[in-house]
Amino acid sequence: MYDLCKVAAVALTAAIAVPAGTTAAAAAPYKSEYTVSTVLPAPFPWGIAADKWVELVKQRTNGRINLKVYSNSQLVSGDQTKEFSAMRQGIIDMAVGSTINWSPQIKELNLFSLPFLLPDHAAMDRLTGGEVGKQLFEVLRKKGVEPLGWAENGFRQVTNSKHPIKTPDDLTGLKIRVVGSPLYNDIFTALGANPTQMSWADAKPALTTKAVDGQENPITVCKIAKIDTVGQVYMTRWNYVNDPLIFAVNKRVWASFTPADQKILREAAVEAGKAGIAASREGDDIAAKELEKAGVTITVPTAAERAAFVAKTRGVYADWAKKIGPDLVKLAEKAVSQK
Ligand code: X2X
Repeated sequence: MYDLCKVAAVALTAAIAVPAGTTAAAAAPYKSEYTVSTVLPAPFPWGIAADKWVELVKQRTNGRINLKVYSNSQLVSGDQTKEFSAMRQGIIDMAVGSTINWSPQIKELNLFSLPFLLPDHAAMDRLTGGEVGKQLFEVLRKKGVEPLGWAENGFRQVTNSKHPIKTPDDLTGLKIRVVGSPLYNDIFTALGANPTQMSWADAKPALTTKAVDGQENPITVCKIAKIDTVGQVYMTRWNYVNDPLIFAVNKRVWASFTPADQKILREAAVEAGKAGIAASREGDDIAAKELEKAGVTITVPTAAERAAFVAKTRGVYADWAKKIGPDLVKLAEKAVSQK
């Protein structure tokens, strides 16, 4: 009797471990397609990362696992700040999402939007690749999704249709479209501008009709979205925040995969993320040159000019450091300052 039970248990374990799509009848059935939400499609670096993930997973599972990218936040009716909740609830299966868009639900993700925290890409990598990244992934896990890896939208720059921005005074009264986190409202208010929060879907029409004077986004995004054609001819390359992207999967969907398939999904995300990060970082300088050719004036603040922006936003930084969690912010500051 005992032996029979043991045999049955072994057989059951074996059946569960067999990936779906094979002959094992007892394996959990996989969906024929998994939805992946993004905001920006290829050729934006964001879409490049998502597409690469889809391709690698398909290849490595011999077509057993099919991911399909739905860009422009279409799975959340264009409201990118609802993406995380939709994934957590299982309305969407997976996402390659911006920490900015998820930060209304996860306050810790505002970390990357602390003004002027990050001096360069190396500092960014020390955060995502170190203890800070680990802690943030733990927070996401507790909130009902499994995070797999990082990609990058890029360092964000400010553009406008009126005049070059060299000092905080140049921002006075400018109507600037900002993204979903209230932290951006606070930053631009502190700088004397008039920020207005809207989705990406609404941003370009607002720029076209001149309902707003400016916006802020990475250079590759500005170039690919052709912001010069809607009058955004002044850019300040101030690298005031970076915008990392996270590959993540709804918890129940994640649990439905065999360990072997989870490994494939995770490794593919890490690899696809690297491709996306390279596209963003290498793309920035190229995009800057192309924008200049198209007539955009790009201002790079000197150290002293940058310091004036930093000084104006210190209060916002201190305020939000409390909301994000002082220990996490301290850990990040330490990692940033380590060379
Ligand atoms: O809305 C934006 O500006 C964008 C596309 O960069 C994000 O989704 C954060």
